[in-house]
Amino acid sequence: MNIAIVCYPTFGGSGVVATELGLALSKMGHNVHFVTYHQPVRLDTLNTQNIHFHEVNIPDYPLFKYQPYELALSSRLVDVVKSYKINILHVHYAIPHAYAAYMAKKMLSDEGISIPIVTTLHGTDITLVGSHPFYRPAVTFSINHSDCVTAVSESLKQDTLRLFDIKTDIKVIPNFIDANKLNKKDKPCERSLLAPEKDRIITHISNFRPLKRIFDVIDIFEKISLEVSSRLLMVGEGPEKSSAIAYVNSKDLKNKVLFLGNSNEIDKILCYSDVFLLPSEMESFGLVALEAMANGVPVISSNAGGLGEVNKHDFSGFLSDIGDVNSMANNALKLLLDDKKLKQFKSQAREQAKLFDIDKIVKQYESIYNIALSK
Ligand code: GMT
Repeated sequence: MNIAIVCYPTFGGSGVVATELGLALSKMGHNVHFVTYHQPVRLDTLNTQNIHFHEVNIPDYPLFKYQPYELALSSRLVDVVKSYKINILHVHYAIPHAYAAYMAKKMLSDEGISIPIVTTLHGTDITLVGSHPFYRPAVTFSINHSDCVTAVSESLKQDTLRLFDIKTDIKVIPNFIDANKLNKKDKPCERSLLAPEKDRIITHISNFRPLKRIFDVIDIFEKISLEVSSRLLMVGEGPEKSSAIAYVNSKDLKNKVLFLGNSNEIDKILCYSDVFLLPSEMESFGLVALEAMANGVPVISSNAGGLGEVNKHDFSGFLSDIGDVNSMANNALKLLLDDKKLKQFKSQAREQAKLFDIDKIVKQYESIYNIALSK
């Protein structure tokens, strides 16, 4: 199949899922064309025959306060579909990708070309941004006019049905990890580079947006560090990073917390880690929690959204109510103060992650493509 994938090319989970899916599809022999404004950050192999990248350019024009990205994207999609005989358009994140795909479909249909659209909903496109009254009509329309719609968790599917007037069936296809890639790691972890051997390493990775509850992460760590000699690694960039640094300094935790910025090597960071913190306010799935578990890191999380579908309470980690930092710190300490239990949870986290292995999930996307093609 010739598949065009539209996604955000940034460090966000939806872009990572789209990129990893494209790479997996290409290994199965499909031709994959990424169409976006920048080469996706996790796409480091453009050297294979069947992976292609098509940049969406938006010329600057002084009349525009906002550059019309949807217009440029839909025009680029028309061009890519025609030039590369694309069979299926798979758009990740409804806004504005599903809308642009619909416009491209209509333009192509005027030329007698039929192209099915598969839309994958990721989370904030529904729960935060998409359900805003300014966007809701356009998002509802784009979902209802997709040939097939998928959501990354049951929780997100239910949120979508609650927040929008949806007439299309939504299939849940969970996010995934490539366990093979992790097994192929050649070098052992050089944990001593980041912290003394006696210290436990606690990690948080996110885009530092308010819904990630970064200050909870720091409060939980403060409680942990009173009981156990430990370090906190904060990975990522985002709007609350500078206030988080100020908060850390105000608590006199400066020497125990490291802010590492965005990283393309999160597997390396996770392999140093003992516990992963994700106290989010909202999380449709929590791909980063799955990545932590796949690296053998138990997850201490909130029970927001789809987190309970990924992190199994008292097995791969623990879940607590949103904002209950005492419970999250106590759960982390149960593991950090007990070597045997920590070891057991590390292995259970790996076991739980295997349920989301890429081989199982890619096949589900392939069958969705076949359903969309047969419509
Ligand atoms: O977490 C974010 O804020 C980024 C966002 C994105 O669009 O990349 O993540 C969403 O999609 C991920 C991949 O499906 C999910 O794992 C995240 O849980 C989801 N984020 C939220 O629902 C807040």
